[in-house]
Amino acid sequence: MALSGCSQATVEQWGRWGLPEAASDRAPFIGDLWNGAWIASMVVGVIVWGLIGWAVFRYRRRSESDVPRQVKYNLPMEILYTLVPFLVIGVLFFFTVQAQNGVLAKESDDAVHKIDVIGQKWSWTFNYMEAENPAIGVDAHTVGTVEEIPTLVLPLDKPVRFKLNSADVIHSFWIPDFYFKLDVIPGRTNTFDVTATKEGTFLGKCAELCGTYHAAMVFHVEVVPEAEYNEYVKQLAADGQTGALIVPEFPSTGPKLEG
Ligand SMILES: [Cu+2]
Repeated sequence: MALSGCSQATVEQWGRWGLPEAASDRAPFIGDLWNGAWIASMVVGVIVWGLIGWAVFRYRRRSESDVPRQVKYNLPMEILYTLVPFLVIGVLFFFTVQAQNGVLAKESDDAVHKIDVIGQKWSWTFNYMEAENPAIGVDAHTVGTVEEIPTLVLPLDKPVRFKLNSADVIHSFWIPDFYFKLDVIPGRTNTFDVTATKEGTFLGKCAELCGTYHAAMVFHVEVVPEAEYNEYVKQLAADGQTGALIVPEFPSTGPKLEG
């Protein structure tokens, strides 16, 4: 077990406090927050451990008869340990809001590819909304199932606007290498922009326990050059997967009656 921690990849991952290698333009916001939170916790931890050690050593029992002065309360101390946690939370809150604003910042409307995602029990539907894109000119979709894991194809270095909708229960759209996930909520559209910055294949998953086959709710992400992406969407449409699928108006989460 100890030796398995020695591989080059694992050592590099240690340097990122366990995060995978970043593959999106939004990753630095979350990565910096994650690193900063670890460093801040370490600093707080060292101070607390130091104080504990100091108190244990400094006020250790020196004789059998000497009992230290007994006190009921210490007002300055109590004010201090009421205020310090607020300070800690305040700092974390400030940087969290900053990271959130960075991650959710919008690209200009005409520069983005548009992909509408539907989470359904227990897979994903990807709608490529490219009818108005002169390079493609058509909408196309792909539907995954538990047996057939769907693939999401993304253009490299091009901003994509995701719209997330659910057909039934709350899911969460997560591509770990992008350092980002967003809830997929029935009756509500969540949206975010992201640019994939690394070519290759990644894994996506549902990050919200949504039911029996939640664990099967995975998808592949393939980041390819834009020309290849355009070809892929056109091919989907040519293969008959034309148009976009929509969420049923009244999603049914209960069992359906036969017939
Ligand atoms: Cu799910």
